[in-house]
Amino acid sequence: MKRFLALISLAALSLIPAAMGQSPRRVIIDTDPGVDDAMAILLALNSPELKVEALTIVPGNVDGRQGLENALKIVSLAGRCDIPVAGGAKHPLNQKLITAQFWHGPNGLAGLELPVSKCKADSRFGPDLIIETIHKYPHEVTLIPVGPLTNIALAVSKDPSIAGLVKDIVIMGGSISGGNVDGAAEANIYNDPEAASIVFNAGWMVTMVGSDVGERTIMTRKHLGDLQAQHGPESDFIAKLADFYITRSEKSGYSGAAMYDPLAVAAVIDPSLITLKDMHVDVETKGEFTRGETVANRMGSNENNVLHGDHYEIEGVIELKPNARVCLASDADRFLQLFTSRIKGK
Ligand SMILES: [Ca+2]
Repeated sequence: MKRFLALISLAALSLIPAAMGQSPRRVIIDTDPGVDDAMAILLALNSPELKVEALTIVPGNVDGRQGLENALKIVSLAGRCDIPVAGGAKHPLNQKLITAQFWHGPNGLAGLELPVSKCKADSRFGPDLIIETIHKYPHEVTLIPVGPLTNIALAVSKDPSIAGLVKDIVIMGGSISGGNVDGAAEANIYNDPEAASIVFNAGWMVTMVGSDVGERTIMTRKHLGDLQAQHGPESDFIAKLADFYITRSEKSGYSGAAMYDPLAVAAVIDPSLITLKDMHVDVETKGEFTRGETVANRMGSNENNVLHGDHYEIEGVIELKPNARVCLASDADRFLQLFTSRIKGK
């Protein structure tokens, strides 16, 4: 009898990993909506692999007030007033806000007017909601920041223990091969380099899905046609956003729309869509031409220069501990297939 029970419990134990693998991952999307943010949010809400615990709003593409309004309209469109949507920081930690209506349209959503939201804002402060949710579900929550890192920096500064309590943090931000703001910096990092520096040095491994890979993950008019072939409130909205975004990108010499934020969400849905390499990443906060650059060390070490009389000599190297999993490539075709199939018919 004992042996029989032992066999049963062994069988039950062997089922646990499978069951855990099937349960959706809890995520918090910290966002500055934003055309590609809207795409990322609706991708997440239509993916059974994810359970969106909250949206927290950060100033970036638009100011915090507009961002909150946009997010509430997006969750309302998806019929998901059950998801807490909370405002956050009012401005970056140490500089003035830079908004991006140039790329995202006058209201951040291509100038499209969504119906008035049926959902109400959560009264909690975004960074506090992040802390609370991580403590409620220790080692289960994946943070997906797809805007400037202000809210995340505020949260991990107030409660550093969250760095050891998250399941993962997957950011859209940075680049290891040139910027999209200037020669060096990607917009989310450039908009709050001090916050980004806090986040990269918080003690967790930051998965960094950068603009350089987003720009090789392009939505073209062919994908747009695919989306336009089927109608629903969400797919019609995304198709209009995509049309605006592709047109805007073409004017700037791109072959289509860089799927920055949706790729970060997709990397959590299906990690096999991206290729990662562990590196040490520092955020430049001072450089004359490079403020906001994510400086990635690909060798895992720095030269150790020691003073000998009137000059320095290299005496070996100093090993660096990786603090980031840097995305080097994406499977763009498979990502676009996932994205359009999840949005179509919704
Ligand atoms: Ca964004």
